[in-house]
Amino acid sequence: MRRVLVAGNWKMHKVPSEARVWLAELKRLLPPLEAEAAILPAFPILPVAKEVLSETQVAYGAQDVSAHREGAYTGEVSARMLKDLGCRYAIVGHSERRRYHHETDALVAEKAKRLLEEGITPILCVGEPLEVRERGEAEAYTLRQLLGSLEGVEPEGPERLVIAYEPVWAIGTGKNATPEDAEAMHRAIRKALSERYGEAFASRVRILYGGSVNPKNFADLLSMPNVDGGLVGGASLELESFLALLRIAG
Ligand code: G2H
Repeated sequence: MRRVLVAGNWKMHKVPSEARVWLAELKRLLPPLEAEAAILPAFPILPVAKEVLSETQVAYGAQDVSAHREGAYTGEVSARMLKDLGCRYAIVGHSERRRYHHETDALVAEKAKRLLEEGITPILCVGEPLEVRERGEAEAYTLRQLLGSLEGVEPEGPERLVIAYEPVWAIGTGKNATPEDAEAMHRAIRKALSERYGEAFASRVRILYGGSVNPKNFADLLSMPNVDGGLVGGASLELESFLALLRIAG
């Protein structure tokens, strides 16, 4: 009942001309899919994604958005701009934003609200750093971050929210959570969502796992009942491995 989502977070990789060739190849080689595929490139690539991916089954979106609607905010990109470019999704609260740009839960919640106002689905990231996991406080930390980042966020329906659990120690490190660790956290997240939005809503929200997902570990992660897809960084940059992930997702 929850459609698997494989979302490629390209981070600050590829320039628009490289992306154009890559996306055209993806379009050519794309197998028929039941799962949903999405590419989340840097802002300057979004017009290229619109051109190449419109009328394909591949969605696209941004990696961030401004918490402001419009105005004198130099360097910011609004949700309305993303909407105009055809974005279906945007990441908010990625740990790299939280860490390098000091984003708080309150700011992440504002960003999620701006997206929802424009009909864009936030992919809201949460996850604990290594020292927190080692202290045995991973669940409490992650759920606090989740609820703080959802403060005042009221999606119209469960398809309008995606959560990504990304343990910080697993990001780009080659270490990934075991499928059982991921499942335990995803279950806890779903329970918290159920207390926040009700059982019917929570049972339909997709919860992605992120952190060193690759074609070798993806099938085992996806076999877990509460893992509904992947937010994939490194392994989404090479076309072959992204296609392999899509084939695994089915
Ligand atoms: C986590 C993930 C994508 P990677 O940041 O969001 O990246 O798959 O490279 O660990």
